[in-house]
Amino acid sequence: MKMTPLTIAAAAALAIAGAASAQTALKMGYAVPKDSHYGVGATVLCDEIAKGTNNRYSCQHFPSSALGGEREMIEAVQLGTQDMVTTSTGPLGNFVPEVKIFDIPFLFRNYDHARKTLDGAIGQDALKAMQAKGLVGLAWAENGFRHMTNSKRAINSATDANGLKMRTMENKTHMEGYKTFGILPTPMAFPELFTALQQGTVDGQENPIPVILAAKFSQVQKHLSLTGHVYSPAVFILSPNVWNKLNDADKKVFTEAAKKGAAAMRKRVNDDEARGIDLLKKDGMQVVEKVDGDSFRKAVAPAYATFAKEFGADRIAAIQAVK
Ligand code: EAX
Repeated sequence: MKMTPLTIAAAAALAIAGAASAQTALKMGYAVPKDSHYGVGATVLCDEIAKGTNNRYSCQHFPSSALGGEREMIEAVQLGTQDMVTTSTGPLGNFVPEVKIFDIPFLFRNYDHARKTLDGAIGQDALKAMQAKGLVGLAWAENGFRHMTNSKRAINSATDANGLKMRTMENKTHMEGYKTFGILPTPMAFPELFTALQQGTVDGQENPIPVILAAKFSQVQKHLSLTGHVYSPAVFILSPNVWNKLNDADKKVFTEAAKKGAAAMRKRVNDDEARGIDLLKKDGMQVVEKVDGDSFRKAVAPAYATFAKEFGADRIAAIQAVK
């Protein structure tokens, strides 16, 4: 065929279109700002994906709940209208019941225990269970141990928490557990929380230090108590729409990238915990560092019978036994 200017232009246009379609920008959403443990984790994950696929895949970040609350983002990833989410397990148990067990208060002794459990067989089985629910769990990452803040009083023991109206995640396991502390749990999506605290719709909330910092809750909450009453995992989830198009090599790139993202996120949690308390004090928060943890543990102990019925005493014991 003789190349006329028109066919040359058409060929050039096709080449450009071809190159463009070979590059996919994945929509990645999360609840808190980009300068947070979520942003750090998502950035490392996405950079590693770009590197490992020679930029065939990259990410467009949607921090600060720009795509909605965590429940909505998980739904969108399931539907394929959003490609990826970095989320807490807050609403995840409503989609994948297998992850609910991790939300039991005082189940994990410390960070090491939680990380080992999630990276071990128990955590990996729960990741796999997501597949059957139309979600591809790439790796467990981390939100952190949750602590209580409120505008009413210092919480030294469970007695002080009694009667406080506290926003919780949309998470039945948390709500059941927190009721035993005498708290009035009020489930609410994260994007509504700052305003609810500002307007006094609720007295308090509970979140890990990295979230309290990133969401600037010191502006609307006077008291912080290092209750560490529950560990809050995070997880990188990919839409099956994307996953099913990947070849085996790319799948490996995504999975390995997620592990690196998780490591970066956990490191940022460590750093935020180490420097965060002083920052929050400077911002005017009154911090109770030595909380009577036993008073909370004693309060929640009877609820473990309910948890055992729902999740199996053996499964709870297996997690407790991880060393
Ligand atoms: O995932 O909803 C919550 O309190 C979460 O901890 C927060 O959005 C980070």
